[in-house]
Amino acid sequence: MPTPLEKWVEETAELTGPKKIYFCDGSDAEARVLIEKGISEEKINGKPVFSRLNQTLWPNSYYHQSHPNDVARTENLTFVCHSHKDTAGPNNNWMDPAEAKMKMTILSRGVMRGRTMYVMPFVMGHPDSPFAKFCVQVTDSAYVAVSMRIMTRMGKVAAERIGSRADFIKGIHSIGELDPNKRFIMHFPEENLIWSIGSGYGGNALLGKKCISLRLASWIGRNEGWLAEHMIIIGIEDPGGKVSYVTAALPSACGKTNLAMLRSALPGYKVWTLGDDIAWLWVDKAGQLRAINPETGFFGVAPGTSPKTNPSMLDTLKAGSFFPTLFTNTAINLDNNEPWWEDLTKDYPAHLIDWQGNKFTPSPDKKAAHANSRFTVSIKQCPTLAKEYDSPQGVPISAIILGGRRTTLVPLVYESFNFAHGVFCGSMIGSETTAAQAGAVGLLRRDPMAMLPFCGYNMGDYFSHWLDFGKKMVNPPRIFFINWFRRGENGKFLWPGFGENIRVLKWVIERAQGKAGAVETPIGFVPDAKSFDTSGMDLSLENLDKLFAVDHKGWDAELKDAKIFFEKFGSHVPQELRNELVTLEKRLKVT
Ligand code: GTP
Ligand code: SPV
Ligand code: MN
Repeated sequence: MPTPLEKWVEETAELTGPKKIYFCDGSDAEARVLIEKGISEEKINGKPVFSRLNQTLWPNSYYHQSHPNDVARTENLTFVCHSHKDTAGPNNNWMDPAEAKMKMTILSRGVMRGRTMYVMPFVMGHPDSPFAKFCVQVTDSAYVAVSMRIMTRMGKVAAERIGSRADFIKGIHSIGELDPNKRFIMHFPEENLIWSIGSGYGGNALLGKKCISLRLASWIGRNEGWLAEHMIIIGIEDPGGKVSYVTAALPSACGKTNLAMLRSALPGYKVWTLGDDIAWLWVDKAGQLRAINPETGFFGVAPGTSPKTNPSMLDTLKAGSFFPTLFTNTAINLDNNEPWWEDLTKDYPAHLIDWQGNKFTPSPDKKAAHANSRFTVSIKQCPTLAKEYDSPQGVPISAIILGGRRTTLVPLVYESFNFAHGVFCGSMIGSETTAAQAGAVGLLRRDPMAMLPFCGYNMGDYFSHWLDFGKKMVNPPRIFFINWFRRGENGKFLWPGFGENIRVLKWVIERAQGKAGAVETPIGFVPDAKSFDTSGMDLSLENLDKLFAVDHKGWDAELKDAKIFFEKFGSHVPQELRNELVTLEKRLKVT
């Protein structure tokens, strides 16, 4: 008798018609075979899937170029297909599940012809965690298969647990024709199924990441009473050796990976890394908030990563273990066959080809690496990996940080008055769009909790879920807000960021411990001059003032925009948040 897994694979193969089916075991030897296949057999856009990089300078590293039309998540082609449109909410594209399935079935017929179908059992989360999600993705891309082995616990460990069970999450993926007109990323929450065709890139194709661990998991979490969030998890060690764990959500390409691997500019402080993109949070029996990272790797933004900004990441990328390191759509320094991107070195290498393989001549309006070029690397190679990283019980969380990318208005850091007020502030966060998603860059949009593209159900209901979740905790953590990206009149960042961000984290944990001082403003508490550590730092008082200034008129305009956003969700917006809106409006008028 075939197992449900074998039966499903057979049915999927019947529909998609691959020339071969290969069951991945997740072994080291297998990854090498897949890379070799990618070097010598499989092609994308006429080019080999992988090429070997300089193995002395970048051990076990390989280069991949995606199709030029396939370089970022495509939110406009991403659908969440609940039976009722209202369940998906205005934050998601929706299609009737039956119609969507029909569409995907037609698009899938024979789509893997001539290709190998890789079958990948994997677990999101530690297999012994009660939150572990056992999944199987099929794909016809060796790049996706190698990436999934880095990013998830893939192979035997999952296959053994799934055994003859039928309740695993299913993912069907094919790069198809890489035609944007035949590209869809479809979610079927009621069937625990993701179906993605036409893209081989990142969150569109590595289905364990945004599709399962956020869109699907957020929906499961809502029904089961936990949260799946676009958050990093870090431990902050103070000079006394005490470690406080915090989570932080920032929209795509707004600084999560860099914050997760921060190398402290303040002596005696150290940041330990547990996760850089996704956190699952729950309240334990004692009423304490806890978090785990369901992933096992980083899929990080390359541009901006340098020995100055993120030395730990460069150490991670060069650590070379039995996990390969992949570079996607970076430029190549031809002299040494090394990956290169903007800011990796101060000067351009003499002989560079851009992310599409063309000779590159520096000019102010051209970039050699794609703005969303990325690396894929195992978290186990991270020199600051926390010892609790692999614990099924996760870590206790003492503060939640939320934020966005704002050129103006939003202070470097502020703290909400209480949990419900924090949820309100989180629900009205605005952030300027980045190259992580296809479309215009730099447009301000509401991105509550950095979850706008990832919440797998109606965001109004999501706000209620956050409020209910807060009520389960004995001591709900304080909620803080950050913005590294405020600029002065000269267009330059007011705050140096990166390693200096430890000063903000220090204030956050000292506030959580009830130690640091603050000034009350209509939007929340901002640091007072005495409690914010600027020792050894070259920052003018004028800039410090600007970083913590609260412009009442500007916030009033922000509030109006938030109101328009709330209105989209109609009766789904909880009354508690509506009340907070009115209270903030009043506070801004009085002061
Ligand atoms: P996703 O992987 O898309 O979710 O992105 P992320 O939130 O992990 O962002 P990441 O840390 O990769 O940073 C994105 C971009 O912002 C990179 O180009 C960084 O160099 C830049 N960046 C990160 N932190 C800071 C900071 O503190 N200040 C400034 N100015 N830029 C930063
Ligand atoms: C993001 O866009 O938030 C990412 C990259 O982390 S992707 O995997 O493409 O979603
Ligand atoms: Mn992300």
